[in-house]
Amino acid sequence: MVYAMSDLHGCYEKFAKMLKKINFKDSDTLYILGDIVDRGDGGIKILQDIMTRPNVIVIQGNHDFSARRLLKMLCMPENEAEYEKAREHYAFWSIDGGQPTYRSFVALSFEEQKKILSYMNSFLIYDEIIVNNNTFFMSHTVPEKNRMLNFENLLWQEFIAGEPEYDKQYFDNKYIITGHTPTAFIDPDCKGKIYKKNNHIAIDCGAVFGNPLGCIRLDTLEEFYVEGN
Ligand SMILES: [Mn+2]
Repeated sequence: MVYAMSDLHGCYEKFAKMLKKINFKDSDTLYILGDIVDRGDGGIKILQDIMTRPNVIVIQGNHDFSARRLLKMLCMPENEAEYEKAREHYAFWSIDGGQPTYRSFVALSFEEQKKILSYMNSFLIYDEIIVNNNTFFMSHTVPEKNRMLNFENLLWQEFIAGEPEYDKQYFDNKYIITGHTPTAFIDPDCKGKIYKKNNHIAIDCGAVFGNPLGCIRLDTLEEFYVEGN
């Protein structure tokens, strides 16, 4: 079976509960569509767990990108200027949920820090797979339809900070799975639930904001939810 979830944002307990709920096995594959770290305090713990699992594939979110860049600049700067620049950015990152990530990262050994940064550097920008005759394009987010249909000219940044048009169907023959935008912001009726409409599947249910963590099984389009911390 192939599963997708997104925007764990440090919710380690919900993540662990979900793996139990779906009975996640070595023969299964899990896609995590970004924003593993920040806001909640278990982001580094989730990374340490999934980096030992070859059947977990991560697609980068904007928080993962900023965190990796700043942690590297702060904890292993190339020079004094880079460190000073990182100190300035840290103020913004820390308001945007970076503090718990920074705190648990600096508590690790230098070797473990290097392992985590190198793992985060392996995250994909997007992926496209076929499961049970359905095609799924997956990324943290996507740009508006006109940009997306002009695929060759897209910038990688558009897959971590783009603003999807969930009211428009982009493709007739494939689903687009995204995180990044809590589903309550797409449609208030979808609060805490996966949004499926116009060949969009939006899976960020806002777990870190007290909503359930959602997960979708691509083989059957079945949805799973866990509540808790
Ligand atoms: Mn995001």
